[in-house]
Amino acid sequence: MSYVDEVLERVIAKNPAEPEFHQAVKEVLNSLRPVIEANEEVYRKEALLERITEPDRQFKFRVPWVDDKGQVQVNTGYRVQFNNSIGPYKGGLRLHPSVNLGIIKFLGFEQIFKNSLTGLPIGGGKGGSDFDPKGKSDREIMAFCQSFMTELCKYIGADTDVPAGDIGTGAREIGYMFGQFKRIRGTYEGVLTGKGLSYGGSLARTEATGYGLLYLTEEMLKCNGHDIKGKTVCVSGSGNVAIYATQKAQQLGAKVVTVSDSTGWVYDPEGIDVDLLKEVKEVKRARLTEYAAARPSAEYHEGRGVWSIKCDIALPCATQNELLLDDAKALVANGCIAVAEGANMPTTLEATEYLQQNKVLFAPGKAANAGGVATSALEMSQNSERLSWTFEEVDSKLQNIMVNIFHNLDDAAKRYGKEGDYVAGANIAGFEKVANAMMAQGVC
Ligand code: NDP
Ligand code: 2IT
Repeated sequence: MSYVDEVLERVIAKNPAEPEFHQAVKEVLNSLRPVIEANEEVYRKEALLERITEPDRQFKFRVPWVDDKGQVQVNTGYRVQFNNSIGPYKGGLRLHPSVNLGIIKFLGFEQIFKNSLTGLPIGGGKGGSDFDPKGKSDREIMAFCQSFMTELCKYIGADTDVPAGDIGTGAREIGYMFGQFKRIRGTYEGVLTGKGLSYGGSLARTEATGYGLLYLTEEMLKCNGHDIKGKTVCVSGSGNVAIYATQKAQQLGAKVVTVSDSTGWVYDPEGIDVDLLKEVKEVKRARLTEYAAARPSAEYHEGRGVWSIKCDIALPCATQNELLLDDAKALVANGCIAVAEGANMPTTLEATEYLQQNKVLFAPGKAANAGGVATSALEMSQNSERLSWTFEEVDSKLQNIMVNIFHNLDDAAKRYGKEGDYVAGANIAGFEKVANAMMAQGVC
């Protein structure tokens, strides 16, 4: 049996009931086959794949908090510190009722390669809780965040592990967590990113994932003879990534006609009104029905359906496994030329394969959404030098990083005879740097 197949079998046996983690490992290891085969003897002897698929450590803890009725609630908190061979652990905190250890491990594993692709010194980690922020008062959110950080603060620090936002965790939650960290540990340090601007946050971090997604998509299209201007775009999700992806797509001259949330989706043939979307989602924290009610050109539909709309470019920006094989078939049938993942692993393995076989340009999340964590690393740099850069300075660094990521993965794919396979390119380019660092640092 090949080394890759042996390790895949072992990962599935050792981590039962973690399908998302298996999926992420399968995608990475399968596309690394040519690299592994070229170095099989040494990687096998060093147990490199066994080590890279086993987190350095993982924490699971109780998070008790008191709701507005005086009732004690109990959630589970997680932090997985996956790999720190090229820098301190770095990755977001997801607050969503679907969170479990397998989901945090898939996200932490992806983060290793994504962070490596940014070219910045950050390792891979991820955390979160099965807490559901929906419908909670500010006081309840604060109570949860303080309790969560009371335990998490034992394991993190500016030079060890630096969490940030993800689904359900935005500036409000990061603020409450930062306050509690400071209170318990007594140090003022860049232990979290995505902070408010008055206490160490970076300009352009809020916009960074969505903007970065468009910078990479624009470059991918350009290098394949297309112009983003005038294209029709379908976006899923209506959170942080989706909002700023929509905004940048429209600034670049494309028209975004859909957004979605966990209960329904909107088709707005005149183009999404970003200011209205921000008012509904960022200020009122309301459902998309409110967007449709305020916008005569918009239709609201219950359930899922974004990928049934004819578009040139699809940007899944909500969550994992939201673009399925049938969706991929609908996109291809409608003439879609590019899919770029704003979310982490939104496209299933079968759907990805189908899109690639049908010559749709496909940019995987670990490259396409790396602008968020890259700008988090820029926030860490600003915190270390105790200075703040202008919006333009951060945004221009972000653009360079995204363009470089695209060329790195394009080159890596070409080096291994897989021209145009950006999934393989991203995995290979991300892996090479981490693998070299692990080998140089000995058995650890
Ligand atoms: P937000 O919480 O801001 O928004 C998430 C959006 O996705 C919401 O519209 C939400 O709907 C929808 N959504 C979440 N879960 C589900 C679900 N199970 N089914 C259907 N819809 C769902 O999160 P972000 O925008 O920050 O994150 C979106 C994706 O991007 C995630 O995969 C995240 O890991 C990834 N990502 C985020 C980065 C960041 O910097 N924030 C960086 C890189 C990747 P509703 O409003 O109903 O909850
Ligand atoms: O998935 C991701 O890259 C993020 N949620 C952002 C992580 C970060 O540390 O900014």
